[in-house]
Amino acid sequence: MQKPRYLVPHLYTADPAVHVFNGKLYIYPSHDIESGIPENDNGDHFDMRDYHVFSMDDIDGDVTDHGVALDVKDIPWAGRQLWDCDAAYKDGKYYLYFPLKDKNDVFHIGVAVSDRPEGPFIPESDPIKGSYSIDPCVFEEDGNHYMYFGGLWGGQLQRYRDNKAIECGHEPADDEPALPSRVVKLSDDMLGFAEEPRPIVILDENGEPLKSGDHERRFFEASWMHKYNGKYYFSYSTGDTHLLCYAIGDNLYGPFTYQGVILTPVVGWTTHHCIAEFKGKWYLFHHDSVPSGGRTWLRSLKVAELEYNEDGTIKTINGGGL
Ligand code: FUB
Repeated sequence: MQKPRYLVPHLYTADPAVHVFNGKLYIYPSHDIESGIPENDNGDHFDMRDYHVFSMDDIDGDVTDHGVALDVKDIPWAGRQLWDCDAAYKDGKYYLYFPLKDKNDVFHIGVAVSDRPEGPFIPESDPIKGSYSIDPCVFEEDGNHYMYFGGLWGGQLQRYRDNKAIECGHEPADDEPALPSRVVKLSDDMLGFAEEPRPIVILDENGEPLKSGDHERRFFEASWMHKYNGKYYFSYSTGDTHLLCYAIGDNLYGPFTYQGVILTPVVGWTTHHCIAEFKGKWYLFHHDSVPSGGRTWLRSLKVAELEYNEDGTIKTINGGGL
């Protein structure tokens, strides 16, 4: 691959999750639309209503749009806002995990099932029991699947402590530990949680948990997990400082030690990504708002090659924003 490229010129797409199924690369993004809702810190302007799935035989080749894979009107518990999704495969079935507000405007994570990676996906009648907040990412190891999830502000993670809703959602004080992303093992049937979600602790260079006021490094949203040379790489967005960062650990439950920046800010408020290996090379999939002229709610998917240094750290990519 010569230089970063936009993948889907005919639709606004964001928040990529990418997996290799049957030798092809499948992309599961959000589908951004212009709904006319004014921009605010609650993210109401991200008013997405369906998902399309895309596939590629080759990283430089054509991108196939498989059409609508899941529509909000077919989800029985739906309120509004289909945000960042992810997909997984087990025993001949494909599972699409998606965050959606229920009829009381509370985010939960739902699951829909298909016989094919591109869908269409049939949603379960209720959200996953015990699920909350946004941005599910599913990581498979040894036939077990683990979901990383959570997001601040409009993603509602600040409304929970120890997996319970609290009366008045707020972020901790600046000198307190940052609110963590969560990880949970999925049940054998892939339709539920097999345990209580656990916090993902990110440590600084002194082995101390990152603080809530450390906006350049603390977790905000957009969890992703990948494994490289036997180590677990937890990557995420810092939200209001617009960075994609990563932390490395020896266990998929953590703790992870902060390492640095994968992608500097892009054009647009949100930054979101996934990392995948395809045909022997590593790639960063992400989005920016350049093609829409900087409209933060109309984003476009991109891919760039990701390179590691000898010591396993990641070479920072320039997002071209700010
Ligand atoms: O697309 C809506 C939200 O914006 C996602 O869930 C976040 O990660 C951010 O990209």
